[in-house]
Amino acid sequence: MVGADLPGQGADVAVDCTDSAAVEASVGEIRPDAVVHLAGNPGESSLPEALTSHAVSTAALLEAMVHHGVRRIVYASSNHAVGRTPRTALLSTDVRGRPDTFYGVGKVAAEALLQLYADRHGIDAVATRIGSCLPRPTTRRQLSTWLSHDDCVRMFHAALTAPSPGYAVIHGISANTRGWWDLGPGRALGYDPEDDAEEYADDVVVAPPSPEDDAEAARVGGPFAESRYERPPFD
Ligand code: 15L
Repeated sequence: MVGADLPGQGADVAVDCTDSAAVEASVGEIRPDAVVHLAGNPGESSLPEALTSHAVSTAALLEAMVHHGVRRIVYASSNHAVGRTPRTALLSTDVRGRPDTFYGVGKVAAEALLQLYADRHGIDAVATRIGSCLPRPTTRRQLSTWLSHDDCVRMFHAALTAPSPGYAVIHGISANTRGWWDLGPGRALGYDPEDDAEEYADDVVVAPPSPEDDAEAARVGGPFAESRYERPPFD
């Protein structure tokens, strides 16, 4: 957890975001204007681990925010919250939760918590369903799902500064020529992406689509939606 208590100065506090007492104390100490929640295991794990990493951390932060009067959170959710959704012409942010992994289940649960605290406590909570946030795209799928680092900053800035977003879900991708996830909800909050994965297409597309490429293109979550990511819940 990182807080800035004075303009231009950072106050670094390292705590386990799943430790509600530590989170409560840190938020009370830092007293931030808003919370940006990026913590969590970015890969697949057991179900208990996923729920702890994504849902328990989010609940701990939301509870501390309520206690200390912090009114906004912007959360790094993931496309894998809806990863089993088949490809459509334009993917809405309104599709129901359809996770592809326990990781995705954790993100669905975290999004539900944001909705709950927005409804109960009037917190502004923006869930960003991030695609592939990388220095550059390296696979055919990422020509659609890439989020450049600069656009990531633009997106979080917009979500932090948009007037009264309430509970909102936006897609975290760049302005990719091959993108098929609706950028409208993000644009409505002021997220105006400037980068396009197409700039790297010549490096990425070196052969006709392979069966792996086709499988990755079939569902939102790409590789996470394939059987190689299936595992028992408690191992
Ligand atoms: C994510 O949410 C994951 O954290 C990351 O490992 C990638 O799989 C990314 O999505 C993606 O879909 O490319």
